[in-house]
Amino acid sequence: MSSAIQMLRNEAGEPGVLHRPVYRVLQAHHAQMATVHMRDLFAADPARFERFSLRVGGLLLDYSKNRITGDTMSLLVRLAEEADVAGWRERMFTGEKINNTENRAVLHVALRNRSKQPMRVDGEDVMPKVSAVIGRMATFAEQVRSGEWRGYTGKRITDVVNIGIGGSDLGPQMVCQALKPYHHPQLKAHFISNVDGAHVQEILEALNPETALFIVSSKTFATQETMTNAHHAREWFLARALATRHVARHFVAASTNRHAVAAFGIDPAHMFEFWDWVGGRYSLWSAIGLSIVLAVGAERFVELLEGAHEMDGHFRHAPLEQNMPVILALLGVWYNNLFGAESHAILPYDHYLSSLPAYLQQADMESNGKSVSRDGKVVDYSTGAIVWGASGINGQHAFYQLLHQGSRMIPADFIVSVEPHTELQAHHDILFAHFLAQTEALMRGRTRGETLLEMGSPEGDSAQTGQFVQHKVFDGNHPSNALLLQKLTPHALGMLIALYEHKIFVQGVIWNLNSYDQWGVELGKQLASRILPELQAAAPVTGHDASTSALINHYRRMRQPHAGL
Ligand code: G6Q
Repeated sequence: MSSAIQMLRNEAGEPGVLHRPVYRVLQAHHAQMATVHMRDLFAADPARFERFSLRVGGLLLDYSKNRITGDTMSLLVRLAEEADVAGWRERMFTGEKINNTENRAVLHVALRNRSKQPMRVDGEDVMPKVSAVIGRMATFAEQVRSGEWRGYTGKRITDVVNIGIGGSDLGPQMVCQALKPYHHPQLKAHFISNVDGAHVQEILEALNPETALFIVSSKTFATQETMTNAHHAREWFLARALATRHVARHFVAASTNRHAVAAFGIDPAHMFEFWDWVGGRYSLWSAIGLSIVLAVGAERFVELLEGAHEMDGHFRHAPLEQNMPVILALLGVWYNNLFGAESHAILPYDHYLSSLPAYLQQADMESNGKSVSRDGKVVDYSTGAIVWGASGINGQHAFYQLLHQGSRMIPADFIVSVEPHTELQAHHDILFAHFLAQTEALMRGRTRGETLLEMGSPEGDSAQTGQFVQHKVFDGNHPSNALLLQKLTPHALGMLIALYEHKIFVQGVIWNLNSYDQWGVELGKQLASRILPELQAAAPVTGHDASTSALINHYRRMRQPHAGL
């Protein structure tokens, strides 16, 4: 079957999760499982950990603390089969234009393809140009890191500033933070994303223009927030360096838009290119990762790519029932669609992963936060979860109360490294003990009987204990996954990120979504461009709803309270 015919067949509409034959069976199974407690499942099966855990390279996934049995997993795998996850996976890896609303291939896996195999888009092997850009990034980064690349007064670069937003910020920022122990000791990485002038101003104030290097990271080179910040940084620089010829030593770009980069005044020789088949939130592996290469060096960046490539190989070739991204995706569907869970928590027990929840929030919510299927029909089932989270250990003292005793089910991923980056082993043991304790407590809970025993009233409720005992009971049965890395190395991080990318892909297939467009961000952008000139208008604004017009007029009056508007 030609790929065009295949696409047509897919365009004709495939049912989403609720309409697949296996779904009814899953519903019946869910009705049985809804009252089963994980405590009992563990008691009945001493081999539960072995049955429901999986190792890929240095990554261990323990998914035994989920409300599942062998039957649950078999049915979920059947759901993945019926949704043709394997077929869609192959379409992605072979460069088919699975981003159908933008008519684009989705080939971020090519950016970390470390095999010698070609990967094609429109018949063209993209690997030569991918390798060429990685080579250019490596050469440039080496010049900066070695001090060979000098600023306009002859000083070496000490500060690298990435100016970008969304996918052109969150990925490199998260990776740079995660790999802090590998940073060049004399290069500091900064990230400017917010168009709130406080962000750019605060960072520029701490910089010396003679030693700062700006990377304008923007796929389109047209994003208002980024371009506003980039132009401001350029003006700030020129106010000190005075001659435009110096811009070339201090501004480089990561983009797909050569023309706009040149128009900004950046030498095209200092533009690091990528392509339309790289989605913004999947672009940290591309030229958008230049700040990572500068921070940790090309070798480490390649290790990151290799880690992702290892996960890509696992995802592409492992059977669905032993496939880590598929398992995580199916568990998410189980809770989202069958149990009605609305959110999913990401809880890293690793200081260096504290930006991971924000990164995954975009990766997941911008990909699967959709209610129209890939064939344009409004879906009648729930799709992407609300992804949220924070460093677990701090979360324990903040929001975990709701995880343990709140009225909602919130499945959670706990992520922890076995080996710390510091010598403070005692700290690490405490951290690790807390991670284990939380997952155990969420799973087991504490029964009324156990609570009474702890309260010193084995015989039953006295009047006093009776009043408070229920407050101290934990129902438990809260699902969690544990992901253990040996150590947070570039390789392990690459595996971890790719794991989540593919999890998101699988869920998108099951929900019959196009995970690679983001039309939902457009309306606000359009309205903002209409509102911006209105903020400067002479006459009061009336063209919006009463609330919006009144707020515009309030802002006009109050930002210049003496102008008499
Ligand atoms: C990601 C989105 C979005 C994008 C930003 C920045 O998938 O498309 O977050 O990355 O809007 O876009 P530019 O890189 O084009 O500036």
